[in-house]
Amino acid sequence: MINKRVEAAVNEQIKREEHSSRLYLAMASWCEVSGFPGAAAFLYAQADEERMHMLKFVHYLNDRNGHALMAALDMPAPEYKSLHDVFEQVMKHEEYITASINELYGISFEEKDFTTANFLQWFINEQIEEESTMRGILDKLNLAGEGKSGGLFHIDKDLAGMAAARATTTGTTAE
Ligand code: OFO
Repeated sequence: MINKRVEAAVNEQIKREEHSSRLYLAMASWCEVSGFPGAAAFLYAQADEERMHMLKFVHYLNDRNGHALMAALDMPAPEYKSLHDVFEQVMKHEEYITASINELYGISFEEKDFTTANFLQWFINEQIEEESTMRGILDKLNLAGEGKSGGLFHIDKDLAGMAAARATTTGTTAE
């Protein structure tokens, strides 16, 4: 039976991963109606990944004799100021999730639940990768500056390419 404190913390993480998925879905939807089809495809794919993360935690908790719960979620913001604003918020959110995974790792250690700590290793590596991807996109957007310039058009095309590459490696499509 999984430790009760670890179970509660994993359930909190399930909520955060599901919220991440909905947040990226809201951002994808805004990009889609704002003339950024590449960013939309990228964020739809990212929303799918976050749902997959949520499911990993759900199965893990239930396999350890815990009970994964589906909490109520707040509505994510529907509007964004710019593509730059979207990815600045993505970056902040990923940093928040990294801190949250680290906190969960700390709780697992305190409770001597080394099985959960070991399970979390995959997420720790995943967060390194995601933060680096998002930082790269944000750097390009910073270089392009605000406004709908040619630079933004190219970044949007790059994002479409990244979404397509991801779909071929995971076997999913963003559409
Ligand atoms: Fe769930 O991977 Fe980042 O947030």
